Amino acid sequence: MSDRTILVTGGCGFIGSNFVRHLMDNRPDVRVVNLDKLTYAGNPENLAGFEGDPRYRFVRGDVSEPADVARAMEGGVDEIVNFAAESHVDRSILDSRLFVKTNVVGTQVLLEAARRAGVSRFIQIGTDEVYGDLGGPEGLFTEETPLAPNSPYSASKAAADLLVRSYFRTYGLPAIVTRCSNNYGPFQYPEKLIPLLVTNALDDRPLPIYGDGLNVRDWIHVEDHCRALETVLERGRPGETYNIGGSSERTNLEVARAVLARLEKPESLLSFVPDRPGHDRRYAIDPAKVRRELGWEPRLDFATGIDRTARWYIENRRWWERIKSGEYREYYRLQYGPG
Ligand code: NAD
Ligand code: TDX
Repeated sequence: MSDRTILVTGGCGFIGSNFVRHLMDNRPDVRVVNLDKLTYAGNPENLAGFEGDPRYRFVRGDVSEPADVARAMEGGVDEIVNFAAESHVDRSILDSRLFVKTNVVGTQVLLEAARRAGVSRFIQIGTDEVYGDLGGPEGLFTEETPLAPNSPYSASKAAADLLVRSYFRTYGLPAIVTRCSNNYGPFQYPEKLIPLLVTNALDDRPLPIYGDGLNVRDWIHVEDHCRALETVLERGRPGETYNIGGSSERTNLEVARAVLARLEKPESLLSFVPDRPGHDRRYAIDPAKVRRELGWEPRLDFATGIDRTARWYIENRRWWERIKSGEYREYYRLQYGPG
């Protein structure tokens, strides 16, 4: 990379903020524009250290509003990495409207802006959930696995991927889709499984386990995901899809027991609760293509990753206590005005 400006959308969320930090810390030749709506999941505190840095600009705005995207692209943008999304499956089951607006319309608005600006790369951050459910213990998702999303969230992400595909084919936009497995690590909003388990356990509160707890997810530490994305940005081939995964399958019950063991809390905190509707049984990624073509390898095994993540939540109690107490909404209103 040399002297380029990257528009990162959703940079105040979990993976986006880790990615912005990764670029700011490792790429002195890169400038970052962060376009984020600051929904309940977006927290400018995640990047507080970069405010005032001439290489960093924050724009509050909505990816589904062309005027907001135009504002973020003022001054020129060379590449776009689109993290902005409504990202929680359970919320999409309660109300999917915003998922279509942000994840589908937002991607279309960004693609259109990217095409008009002639950006040199458009990276769409997708998810393994678009492939649907592997069911039993056999098989892995490859890039050729047919799309078969089962939740409104994953359906909206699949629709976005297909729009990206069409912009490559129809307009020649140099776009790439990445599809990653379940991430965990610092700054993850405590509605998602691992931070929910860790923060509840730290407060001696029950750990909600959906159904029988035997659903399987394939975990990757967010740092490994960010390194993979940097590689895709540098060397990925336009028009391609890259699956990214840590090859670290665990049942939810195994994850919960690992968290309890790390925090020295009793298994009596496990609490089986009604299952998620439509709950996919198993996801698992075959990352052979990104390993082979781009030379990426994950570095953090699950035990190390959980240890570090638990430590981060122990050391950053104020961060998650404010989220759990609902204080953030007020904070945004005071800091950035209504909207
Ligand atoms: P997150 O919910 O933590 O963050 C989403 C961010 O997007 C927030 O900062 C939010 O304010 C922002 N945002 C939401 N709507 C917006 C809009 N309309 N305009 C501008 N900004 C908006 O999500 P995450 O877990 O960091 O996920 C980031 C991306 O990675 C998503 O596209 C998600 O689908 C994908 N992904 C996540 C995982 C995972 O395990 N978390 C795995 C694979 C893929
Ligand atoms: O309280 C819970 N109890 C529980 O058993 C929660 C929140 C989850 N679960 C289960 C459901 C899943 O089997 O844990 C597993 C993981 O759940 P989530 O953290 O909600 O993740 P998942 O539904 O797998 O989706 C995640 O990975 C793919 C991200 O939220 C998505 O944004 C990403 O695309």
